[in-house]
Amino acid sequence: MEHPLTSIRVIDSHTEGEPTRVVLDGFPDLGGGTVAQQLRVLREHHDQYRSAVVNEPRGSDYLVGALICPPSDPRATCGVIFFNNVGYLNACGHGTIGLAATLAHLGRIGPGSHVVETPVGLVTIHLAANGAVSIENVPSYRFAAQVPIRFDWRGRLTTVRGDIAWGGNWFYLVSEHGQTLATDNIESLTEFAWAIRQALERAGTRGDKSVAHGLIDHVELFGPPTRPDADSRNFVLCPGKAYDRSPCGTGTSAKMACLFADGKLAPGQPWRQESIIGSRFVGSIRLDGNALVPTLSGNAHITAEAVLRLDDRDPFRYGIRT
Ligand code: PYC
Repeated sequence: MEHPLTSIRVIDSHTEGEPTRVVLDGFPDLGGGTVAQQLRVLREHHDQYRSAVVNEPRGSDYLVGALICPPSDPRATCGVIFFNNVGYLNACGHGTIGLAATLAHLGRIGPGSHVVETPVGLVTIHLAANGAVSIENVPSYRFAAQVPIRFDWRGRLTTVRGDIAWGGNWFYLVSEHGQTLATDNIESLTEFAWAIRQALERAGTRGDKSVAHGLIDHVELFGPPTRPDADSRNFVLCPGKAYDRSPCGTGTSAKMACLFADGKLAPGQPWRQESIIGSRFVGSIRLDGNALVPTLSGNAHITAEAVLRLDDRDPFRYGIRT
């Protein structure tokens, strides 16, 4: 007997360890318009599709979804909406590199430059003939420097100072924190960064409210690199409490904006950001008038091509939503 079934075609990749699941088709029609408008329709009317793709039992807390959608900007090859276990991302650096690798794998793009429309602006993929990818992210900037935040850390009132910066998402970036950035300390790092995130929310501390409501939903901790070809190592806590396995493209953009504001990074100078698992992005900035435009490069690999099946008889067909 036939049962109603929804099929969603996806391609999985990872960029420097952080996974991206690109959705090729199978989502409801979002009605066109800008990618920001399509995101609103997805969030308000079809959010169960986000959950079906990235939440258990098909996905996991650290998986990022990337829905390819029609762009409104005539310069763009496609639009993309990024999402995760708890909601939607404004932009995503590792995900854009994963999208580039996926489009190249499908033969939908060739060597050259390709514009992608995100809910917060245009990003550009540069695909080299050897398959290497770099992306030009949305303009990034530091909003506020060394903003103190107080929180209870394991029974002790603690204060850290962090910069608030935009790199396509809002970040709170902390260099002096007393934590060890090591893979055997990830539980503690997660708890620590989450305590900061909650304290930011309690204090009502935000970025520029005219940009994505200023909601700071990523916390980034910095420390010395462990590899000789990196300038810094980071730990990035994402909105759904998963940590980024990659050095985080939007987070590295935010970091470079802060370094520039402090006079520590010049246009064209490379910034080599190591992730908590030892992978790496190489970034740089250029100035376009007053705008600081970050470029990032990293490696993505295709890991799976699949059809997700949403069976009407399956109570968890739209994922386990907690
Ligand atoms: O690479 O920008 C990024 C990112 C954001 C969340 C996970 N990765």
